[in-house]
Amino acid sequence: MKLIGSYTSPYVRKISIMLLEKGITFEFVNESPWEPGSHVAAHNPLGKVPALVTDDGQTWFDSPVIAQYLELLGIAPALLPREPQAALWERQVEAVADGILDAAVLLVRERQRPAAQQSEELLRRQREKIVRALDWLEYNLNEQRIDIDPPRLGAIAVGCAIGYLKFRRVAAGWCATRPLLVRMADKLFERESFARTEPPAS
Ligand SMILES: N[C@@H](CCC(=O)N[C@@H](CS)C(=O)NCC(=O)O)C(=O)O
Repeated sequence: MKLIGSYTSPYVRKISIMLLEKGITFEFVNESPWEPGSHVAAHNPLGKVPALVTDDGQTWFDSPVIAQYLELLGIAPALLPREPQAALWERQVEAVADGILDAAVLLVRERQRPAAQQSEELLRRQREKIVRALDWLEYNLNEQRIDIDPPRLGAIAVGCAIGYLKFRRVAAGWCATRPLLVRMADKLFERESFARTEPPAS
């Protein structure tokens, strides 16, 4: 199995962590979608990572789809509950975590533009999304609706989102008012799968 991705992509990290947690052997093919001459679009028409190429030549892309594919292999540990409604909830937690990433990635790219060209409106909207989503996670942790021990897909996605906020220094003060999220992230970062996929210092 080949995982096409970059070491700094949090969506790729989510899939790498799933593969590591399940003990699935894979080859990591380091491809930046932003490099001229990148081969990413040959695997995913959207030109985004991750993409997964299976040993029998199937290609899957968009991290939630890859996550579903990996679960369908039936390799323990299961990272989604068997019960359909519980599995849907897990996907919703994943969607919120991925949504934090979507907003953070937009924010980071906007901040890389010359200051005079940056849109204050865009930056504000993305920051608001991140704040609301972090609050939603803290609330649902308090309600004990998110499994941490052992983590399932939702928690893994949340860990990747928090890891990316730290890595790109987005929403720097997020931890001040969200103790449950801090504890959850600390616990996740102790896991070997998270340690082995930490983004390189840039
Ligand atoms: N919804 C996608 C998002 C993937 C994504 O945006 N990946 C970024 C890297 S962090 C990318 O490849 N961006 C290239 C582009 O937008 O052209 C997923 O979950 O796989």
